[in-house]
Amino acid sequence: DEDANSSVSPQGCGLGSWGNKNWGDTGSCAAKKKHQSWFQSSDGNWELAKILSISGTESFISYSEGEVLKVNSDSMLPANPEILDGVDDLMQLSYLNEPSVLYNLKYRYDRDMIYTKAGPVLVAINPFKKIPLYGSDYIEIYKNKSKDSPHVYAIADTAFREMITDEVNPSIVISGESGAGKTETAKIAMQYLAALGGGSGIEYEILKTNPILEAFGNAKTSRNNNSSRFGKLIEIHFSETGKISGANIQTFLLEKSRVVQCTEGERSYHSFYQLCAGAPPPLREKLNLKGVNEYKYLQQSTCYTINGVNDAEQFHIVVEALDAVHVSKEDQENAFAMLAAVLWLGNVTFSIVDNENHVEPVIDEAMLNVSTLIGCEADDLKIALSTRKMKAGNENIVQKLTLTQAIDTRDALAKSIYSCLFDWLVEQINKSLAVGKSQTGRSISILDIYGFESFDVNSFEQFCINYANERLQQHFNRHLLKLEQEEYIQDGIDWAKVEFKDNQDCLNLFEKKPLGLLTLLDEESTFPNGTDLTFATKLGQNLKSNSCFKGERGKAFTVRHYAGEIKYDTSGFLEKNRDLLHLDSIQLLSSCTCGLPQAFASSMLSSSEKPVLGPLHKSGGADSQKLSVVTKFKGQLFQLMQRLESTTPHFIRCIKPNNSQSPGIYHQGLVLQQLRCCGVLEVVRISRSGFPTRISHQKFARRYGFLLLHHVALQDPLSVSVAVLHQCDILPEMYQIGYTKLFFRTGQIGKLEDIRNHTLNGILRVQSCFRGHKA
Ligand code: AOV
Ligand code: MG
Repeated sequence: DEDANSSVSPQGCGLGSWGNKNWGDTGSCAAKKKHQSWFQSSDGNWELAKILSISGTESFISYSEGEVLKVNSDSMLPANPEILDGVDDLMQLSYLNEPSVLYNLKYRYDRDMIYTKAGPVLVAINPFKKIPLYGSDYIEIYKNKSKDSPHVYAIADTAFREMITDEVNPSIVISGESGAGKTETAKIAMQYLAALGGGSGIEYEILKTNPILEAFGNAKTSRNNNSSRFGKLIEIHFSETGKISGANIQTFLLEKSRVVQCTEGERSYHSFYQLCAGAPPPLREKLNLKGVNEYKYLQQSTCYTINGVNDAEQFHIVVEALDAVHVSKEDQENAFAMLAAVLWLGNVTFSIVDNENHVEPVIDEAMLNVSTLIGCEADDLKIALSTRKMKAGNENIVQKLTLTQAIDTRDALAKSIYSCLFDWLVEQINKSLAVGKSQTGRSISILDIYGFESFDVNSFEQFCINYANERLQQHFNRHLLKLEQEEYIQDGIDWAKVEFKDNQDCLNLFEKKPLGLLTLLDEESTFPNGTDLTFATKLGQNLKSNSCFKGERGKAFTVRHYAGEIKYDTSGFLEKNRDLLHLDSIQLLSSCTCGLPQAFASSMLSSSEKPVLGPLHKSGGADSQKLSVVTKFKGQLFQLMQRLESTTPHFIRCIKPNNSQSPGIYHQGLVLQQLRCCGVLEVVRISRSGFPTRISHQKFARRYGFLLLHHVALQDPLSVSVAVLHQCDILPEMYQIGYTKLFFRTGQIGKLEDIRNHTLNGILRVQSCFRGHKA
């Protein structure tokens, strides 16, 4: 009962107090006088106030230092009694309205209790400072169950025990917007599992994958100084005895464009700055390294350092981590050479060589360094950067490039080298962590992707990232809001449906064929005359009737995402979606004497997506079609969802309390917006009025049937179950009987188990007594 805890509420006032509807609309609520309630002040924040009097639709309230105010009664919401301040599960609140939830989270946040349960979901509010809640002492506490306050450790612990006892594969799915704390949370969960399942030493390697992937896949953005620019699913495998036996990491769509393009105030990947700051002198010399501010790719933003981060130190941490996952010193050096090559590529310049504006790279330090670093002739590099081989009919012709084409070719090569390097590193890590032969098939997966992003200018990358978040939100909705309620309805129990914001419409906007964002983007990407502008126009024409879509003037369009409206700028969409690397560049890499470029080239050639030679070449008969970036990404996301569906999910919702990455600042509006969009409050409502324990009639009868004093043989499971419930005094409001299952409120099965254990112990005592006599 929602009001079970309330000493305040007369009947009806607290029920489902979501909006303002249930407060002040009937005379019965007048009893609220003198009690604390919430009112929204002029700045939009909720404040606690005392109601002095209510007349009709108006109330007089006193708040802060005795100030008296006349407000509309409809704008007031009931507050919880003080005794409920800071409860560790939102389910315990008598009034589950937005201000009460905000207040409860803030109450805890102010006391460094950043974790709160919202029914089955763990809410984690980013503290933006070190808090003493982690480390081996805390791990012990949660392992021994001597504490049960909400924590990532508790979630990881539940997942682990569930894996062992129920023989299932749990997953920990972490979501939240950019900078909310997903990656930190994932690491905290890994830390706990490593401690619980450690012993073989492989747990150490698993933890060391974090600094490597963060160095190569994270960067400073305007939202987060350590923003993940890729998605990651790590699957940690366990032996029968619960020891870690290995792990596997799958990554999703790395943001390549950052390698060659960087907004003011942001940085490129950490790895570049770490290398330049931390490489020891012999390596510096070998790679001809300069300071970060001498590289054009990095110069695009004047931001070279991050407050509180020492890139040189980080470099050594990464090297140590590479050692731990058995990347040989030689391979490490090759990897660093690739980083240096990318940096030097950015410094390659071009000069016009004929009167048709064709260009050639200037043979200078940059060019020579690139060719040395990747191991090719400077001449071959020059040709690859200034010409393109094409087929016209049966003839091979060589086309010279203009400046824009040459720069695109250079940047495409730099992006490919970097993303191949990233994939190669993941491959090395996976080899090192590979699960041995004695696989049990038991694993715990942790998902940490890039969070929902909204910048001043949102491009193709945000489009993909936000699409992925839409998919993930759908998974969350499905498990916590949809399936949960469907089960009640299917089994025919009394259930007042809780409405929630479904994001299916938005997903349809992306995925629908033939007229969805993804197909239209692919279509335009293959049209030789397609441009970013024609793409935007086409979207406007075809999707204007979709409620999640809004056309904009020029090269823009707006999507109404579950987490808010985002306006996208289509500049660069088509090119980034095609993501072409010309065969000339791949051939160049495969001719290199260094091992890595060769490996990159062969992985590009052997992967199912063969390169095409660009739209120009198509008329001449391209050999095969490369999958577009969004199509490939969509496929990956579908696979990911399938994998997650085969696990038992545990959800963690990270919340960002302010936009300045500062400790101690809690912006009500910002927190509320995040709580609203992800449906956390609805989850609490469902859980609170729900029946979290379900058990089939058969299973129930088998487990508890023996408790019956008047055992009637051959009774059907349902009758046995009902008889057990009566005999054990389980109150009628504590369970419901469905067609196939019994549904219980929290705590009821515990009660039954106690009775069962008690009875079993009694039987055992009698038996041993009996044996004693016999002896
Ligand atoms: P994200 O993964 O959710 O963003 P992070 O996990 O990188 O966010 O967190 C951002 C920053 O918040 C971290 O670098 C820490 O400084 C701080 N932080 C987060 N959680 C904690 C914690 N439990 N204790 C202390 N500090 C914390 V993105 O990757 O941008 O979506 O793409
Ligand atoms: Mg992250």
